[in-house]
Amino acid sequence: MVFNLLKSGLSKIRATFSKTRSILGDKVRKVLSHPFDEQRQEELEQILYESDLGTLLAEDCVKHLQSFTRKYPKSSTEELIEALKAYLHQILAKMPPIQKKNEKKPQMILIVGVNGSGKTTSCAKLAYLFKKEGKKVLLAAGDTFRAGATHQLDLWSKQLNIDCIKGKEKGDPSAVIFDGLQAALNRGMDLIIADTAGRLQSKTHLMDELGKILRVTKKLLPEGPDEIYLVLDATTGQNAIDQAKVFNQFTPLTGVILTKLDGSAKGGMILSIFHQMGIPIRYIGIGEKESDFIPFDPKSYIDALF
Ligand SMILES: Nc1nc2c(ncn2[C@@H]2O[C@H](COP(=O)(O)OP(=O)(O)OP(=O)(O)O)[C@@H](O)[C@H]2O)c(=O)[nH]1
Ligand SMILES: [Mg+2]
Repeated sequence: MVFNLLKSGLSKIRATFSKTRSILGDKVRKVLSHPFDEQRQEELEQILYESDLGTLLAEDCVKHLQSFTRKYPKSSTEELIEALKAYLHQILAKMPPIQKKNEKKPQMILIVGVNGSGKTTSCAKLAYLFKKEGKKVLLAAGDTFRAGATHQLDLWSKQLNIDCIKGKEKGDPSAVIFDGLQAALNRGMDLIIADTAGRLQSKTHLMDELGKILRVTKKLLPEGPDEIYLVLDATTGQNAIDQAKVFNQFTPLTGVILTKLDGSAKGGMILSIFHQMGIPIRYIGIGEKESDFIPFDPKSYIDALF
């Protein structure tokens, strides 16, 4: 049973990263099947860059393989691939595991991100995941800005049979989240997941609103949210790094949810986000259904890439 579950998880991951693998893994293997001369080094760097690993990491990987081949000049293609995988593993090994929480109730997850990145869907997916683990979960519809946003989360909540605290359209999102927290405290919930409106990282007044949400949250939870997840759309490529930088200035991010990886060749984003920002990737979105969501595991990810 456990083995089957594990197997289905791994095949999901392999399927998710099949496009990235066809660009990254297969091309890398081809390049590394030739002597690792200057031309191959440039080709490798280009492939890694095109797979959204970012310039810095692409350069680092090439440098690593240069020194590896100096040390072991007779390495086979497979040995070079293993050396590259080991290097990438080493980078992701620095990703801290999700902190074991104290017994405080409720825990709170705040979801932030730009428009359309997949925030509301991710709230529903997280709620579904934790409910399956036996947690008492509450949703808070903190997007009062976009017409229909509250309704969207409310529909999910009905579908998942999880309560959702709502406010008035155009009302103060902090007030809805405060009401949600109060309800979660009164009802002894284990977890509250708060959605927020999409905001462009360039709009300072909207980013300031996040500060207010945090201040209001601290009135009931003095330490603030347990997790603040930035939802990034993998298909936006390196722009996601800019988003992460700005959001991190306004709300201290504890993790990233990378969505729309299904059918995308942008799987390398995971590495570049962590390498450049040091923000752990916590979950990946692989479709529109509540179950299209996987907790991120570095080892299965790298194995799926090559
Ligand atoms: N293929 C795919 N689609 C997704 C994924 N996550 C979300 N979506 C779709 O992306 C679209 C936007 O998702 P939402 O959850 O509404 O995004 P949002 O960030 O809440 O959007 P705003 O509230 O308007 O800022 C919807 O059509 C979702 O079904 C994913 O992992 N894969
Ligand atoms: Mg939304």
